[in-house]
Amino acid sequence: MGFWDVFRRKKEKARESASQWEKGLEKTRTSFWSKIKRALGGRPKIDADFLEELEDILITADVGVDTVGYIIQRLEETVEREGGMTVEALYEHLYRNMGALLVVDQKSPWDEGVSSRKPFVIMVVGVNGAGKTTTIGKLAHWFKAQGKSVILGAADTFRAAAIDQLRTWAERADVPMVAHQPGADPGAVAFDTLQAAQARGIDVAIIDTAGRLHTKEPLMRELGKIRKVMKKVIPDAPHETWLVLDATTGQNALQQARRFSAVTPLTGLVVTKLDGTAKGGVVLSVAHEMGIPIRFVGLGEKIEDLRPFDAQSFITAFFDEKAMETTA
Ligand SMILES: Nc1nc2c(ncn2[C@@H]2O[C@H](COP(=O)(O)OP(=O)(O)O)[C@@H](O)[C@H]2O)c(=O)[nH]1
Ligand SMILES: [Mg+2]
Repeated sequence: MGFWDVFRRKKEKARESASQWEKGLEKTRTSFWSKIKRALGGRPKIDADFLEELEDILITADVGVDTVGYIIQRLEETVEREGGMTVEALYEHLYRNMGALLVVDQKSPWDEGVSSRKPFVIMVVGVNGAGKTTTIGKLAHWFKAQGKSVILGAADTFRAAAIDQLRTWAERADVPMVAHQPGADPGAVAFDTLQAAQARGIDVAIIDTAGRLHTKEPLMRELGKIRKVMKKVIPDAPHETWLVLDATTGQNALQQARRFSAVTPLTGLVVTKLDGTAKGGVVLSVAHEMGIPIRFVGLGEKIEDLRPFDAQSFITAFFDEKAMETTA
């Protein structure tokens, strides 16, 4: 393939990805900017009154209270200092501030790349229905597209249906899976998965877990047991522990993140179902308030509807250029 073919393919991929972000954030974007437009009315300048309305709008978009406070305070300082602010300056301010909120300075093995460990082990946790199994299927597909071999471990042994569901995803992504009988010890499944990964020289092992209700202590303790068993095979496993959060639950997601991070060390977050909600603002607060980086986001139910998270793509897709044209 010549340079131009490679270039065209890259360009096409970048376009596809941008439009996936755009579509995925459509509800959040539309709802947020139509409220902003309404609140602005014919206002020529941003004043203290408007900032109060903006505060409410951010809260309804499920940006957490602390994060909203942080954003508003900065705006207030500027408005006070400069005796007001143009609409364009407001947009620029929001664009920069929101982008900055998404940058989390926490290093983990992920930053060294999956090739830094073999197998690279990712444990996936979260409450029932958050989208763990679906995300694992999408991840398997994504890693394969990066040229990595993958194995899945069905350590959600609570329900037979959960094992079947992961098997369906393993088949779809065309990757092997290790499973035991329903009701089996999840630690034993994780153990066997890591051993199989080592024996077969597989690059990435992803472990599914049961939907631990963050309110149920014994279930949470079980996560610790699974981790301990993994370490018998690979002392520094799991290299990553990702908490899957359902964006449609809004502020509840932040609550879950707090509970999980209290009982198990988390190195990343995956925010799912952004496509189905106007509560996409929760992305800003989980990253900012938890100080845990978002690794991936789910933008739909299909196997390719998973994007590696990056602040620039999120913010760019969240901002609505049409809203700016008509109000600026
Ligand atoms: N629209 C949408 N639905 C999703 C997404 N991720 C997961 N789901 C749906 O959420 C539901 C629960 O997912 P599942 O993976 O079974 O959750 P688990 O209990 O955490 O394993 C399923 O119906 C999925 O199709 C997403 O990014 N977008
Ligand atoms: Mg599941």
